[in-house]
Amino acid sequence: HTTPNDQGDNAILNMFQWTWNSIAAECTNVIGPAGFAYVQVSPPQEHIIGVLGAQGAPWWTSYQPVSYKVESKLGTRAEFATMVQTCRDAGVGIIADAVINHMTGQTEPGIGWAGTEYSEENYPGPEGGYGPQDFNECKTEISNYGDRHDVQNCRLVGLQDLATGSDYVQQEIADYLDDLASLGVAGYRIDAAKHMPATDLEAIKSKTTAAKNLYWVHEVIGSGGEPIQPVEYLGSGDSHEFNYGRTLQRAFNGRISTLQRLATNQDLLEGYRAGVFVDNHDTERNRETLSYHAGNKYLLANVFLFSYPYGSPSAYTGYEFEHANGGHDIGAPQDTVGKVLDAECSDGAFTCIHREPEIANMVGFYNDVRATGLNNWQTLDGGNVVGYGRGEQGFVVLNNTNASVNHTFTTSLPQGSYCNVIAARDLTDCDETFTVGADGSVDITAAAGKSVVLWTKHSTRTGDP
Ligand code: QV4
Repeated sequence: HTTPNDQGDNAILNMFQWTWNSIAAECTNVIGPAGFAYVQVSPPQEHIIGVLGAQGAPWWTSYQPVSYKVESKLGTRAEFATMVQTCRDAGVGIIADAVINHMTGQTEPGIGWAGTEYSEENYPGPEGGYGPQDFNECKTEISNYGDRHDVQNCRLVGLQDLATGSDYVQQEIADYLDDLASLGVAGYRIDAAKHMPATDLEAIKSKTTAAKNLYWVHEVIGSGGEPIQPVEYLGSGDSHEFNYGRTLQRAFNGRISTLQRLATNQDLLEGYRAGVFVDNHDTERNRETLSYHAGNKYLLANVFLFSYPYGSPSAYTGYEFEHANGGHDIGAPQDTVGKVLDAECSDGAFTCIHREPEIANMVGFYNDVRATGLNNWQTLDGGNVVGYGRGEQGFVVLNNTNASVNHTFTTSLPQGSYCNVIAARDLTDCDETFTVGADGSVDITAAAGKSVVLWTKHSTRTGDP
């Protein structure tokens, strides 16, 4: 399948708060074999220790840097390097979450995860060494998202805002990104990109050496009516298209037939520059999108993510939390000093939803059909059962209703016997078979809330030897 060096338009798995050791093992056993091109990891730099409550420190200490040492609650520098190499060997590149807009929000002096002593606007480094002159003048919270200057110069939730217009700051950040490149990363998710002028990011990129050749995707949360939009950032990489996940939530809670023309929606970034996902760690908490809590609808949305041609698809996998029980703040399971424990899919703490056939089995399908177009769109009564094809290689039925549905669909598939890619736990099994006739028609029964995916690579075509 694709190699880590292919940029963009590749399947990504975003592994929120997984340790480096557990990602390495998962690359070998699951992620590489499934065909993912990249894993996006949580921020690897030194962060605040935070207050260790009954449930340990909150997850978001990851987003409060105190230096650019690659030492964190998710693992050591050596473990990070081993993960990168192990994943590479499995054909998977690592995308690092780069928190470069700000340092911590702590105003009291403290000691970071790797021992760095800091105080407000004083971070001795050596990696990520900053003093008061390296921060923006506005020391107050962002108050008006309608004001570009405010959004890019004031503090995002109190986080000390780096003066990314300065040559020195740009070089420190560039050195950090190059350090990650020296460890072998394949790309970067630029955290809070909207809070830095796009021209500053272009300047940072031009100051890097190895990092400039890697994949960059910017977290720019586009909201209608705001002055700063994702399209501005395309000079230094792709941008995330948050309207994609929002649109999916609306459709799966309404009528999925509305998704037919999503790729031509003028309000969205052009697909080849857009990073898209059903959810990420912020949106699963703020309920801006579907999340694993939505059960079948979430899995159906992931089938759509990997089968409808728009954007670079990123599946998401994190740990279980309850909205009602401080879900925004709890951390992943940790030891007594706050080191995150390795994920074990058997113990139920991490969702491991990426192992479900709707994600794991769909990556190969995505890689195989990517050169084909969308065809044979069919909507059944009510708009919540749709079928659509990908060239002559694939056909998908999504049943977003509470009842089983039977229908004869028109496809462009070659005649033959096809396994439902989604019914099989692994692609060597065939638990459910459908027969495509010489005219391409196929009689499909899709269970309530389930999908059927037919793929030439998972079929016995009539006439094949
Ligand atoms: C608190 C008060 C502030 C006060 C400050 C003083 O709320 O009013 O000024 O203390 O110290 C945590 C707490 C937050 C706290 C802050 C600073 O939740 O209450 O401020 O720390 O101590 C994550 C979490 C945040 C968390 C932050 C830092 O989501 O809750 O803040 O990490 O630990 C916008 C942006 C977008 C951003 C999104 C969340 O445009 O870029 O908000 N998304 C990314 C990440 C996100 C991360 C950050 C950016 C920050 O995806 O996870 O925030 O790096 O939409």
